[in-house]
This record gives sequence, C-alpha cells and structure tokens, in this order.
Amino acid sequence: MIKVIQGDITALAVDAIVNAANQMMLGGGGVDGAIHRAAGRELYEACLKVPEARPGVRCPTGEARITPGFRLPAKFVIHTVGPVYRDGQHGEPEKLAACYRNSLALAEENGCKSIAFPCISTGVYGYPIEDAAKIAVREAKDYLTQRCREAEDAEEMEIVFCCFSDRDKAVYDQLVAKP
Ligand code: AR6
Repeated sequence: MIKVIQGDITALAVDAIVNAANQMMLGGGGVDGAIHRAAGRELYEACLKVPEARPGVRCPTGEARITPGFRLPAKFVIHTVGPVYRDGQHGEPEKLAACYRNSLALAEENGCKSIAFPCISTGVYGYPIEDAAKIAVREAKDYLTQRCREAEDAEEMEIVFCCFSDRDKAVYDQLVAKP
C-alpha cells in the first residue's frame, strides 16, 4: 500500500523512516538535521560506528545503511544518500532509483512492515520534484508488484511518502493515483 502525507517525518510511528543523508552520515541540514535532533545524540554515535566504505564515506550515493531510531517513534532510521542534481544526464535518475530500491530491501531484511520516505534529493541536492517523485513512485509500485509476485501471501509493506510541503504532496498524489 502506498500512502502520501504532508508533515514532519520525525513524528511518524512507522517501522523505519528514511533519512536523506550525505555520504559522511554524521548529520546535516534539512530532513537529516531534523532526524538527528529528534533521535538524539545516540543516533550520531551509531552513525559514527558505521564502517567507512572509503575515507569519509560511510554510505556511497545510491546505497543505504540502517541504525536504530533511538528517541524517534520509528524503530529504525535507514540512511540513504541521494544524488546531487546536475542536469539529469549524469546518472542521477539511476542513483535516485537505487536509493529507493536499497532502502526498501534493507527495510524488508530487517522485518519492517512500514517505511516512510522524504522527498530524497529535492532539497539542498536540487533534484526537480516532478522528476524525483516519478522515480520514487515508480520504484515503490515496482517493489510492491514484485513482492506480490514472489509470494502471494506476502504481507504488504506500507510505503509512506512524507512530503514537507502541500505542493510536493500534490505532485505525489497525482502520480500515485495513476494506474
Ligand atoms: N520531514 C519531512 N521532510 C522534510 C523535513 C521533515 N522534518 N525537513 C525537510 N524535509 P533535504 P537532500 C524535506 O535538503 O536534497 C542535508 O544537509 C525538504 O523539504 O533535507 O537529499 C544532508 O546532510 C525536501 O523536500 O535533502 C545532505 O547534505 C526533502 O526533505 C543534503 O542535505 C529533502 O531535502 C541532502 O539533500
């Protein structure tokens, strides 16, 4: 099931919320800052313990890492790093799609039944909302279809798109409603 809401992702009592992090994974502005503030210092400490893939990079662009949610209502935080948007011709769509796919896979591996995504890359990283939302909704629909096909009795994952603005929500609502 796909749900679109407008609000603050840090308030959601879902199994996992996704953080639009940076490669260092030690906090930042936007949704990343809000999540770190709400989860508390322990989240920073848990992120510090995530091994570096290469110097200064705990999570390469397009990949995802999981930590507990600490003081958040959510059980887990899945940190993923969206691409910085240039012109859409530098692998940004594939990288953004990978963020959604890898986050959903990690949620499933950890027994999550509900996951909430912010509009990854559409803030500081400059990805146009319409293009980014198309990718997000496509990946969510593909994931749910795939899961259904693999096991007919598979319990469905609840995928929540948590938009910060009314405008973003309207974009998602339209896309989700399309067959
Ligand atoms: N709940 C839900 N959505 C939010 C919240 C919130 N509390 N706060 C902001 N947003 P951004 P990016 C929305 O810039 O573009 C950080 O510094 C926001 O309105 O947070 O992937 C990281 O450390 C926008 O729609 O993430 C990275 O360096 C969306 O979240 C960099 O920013 C994403 O905006 C990542 O940039």
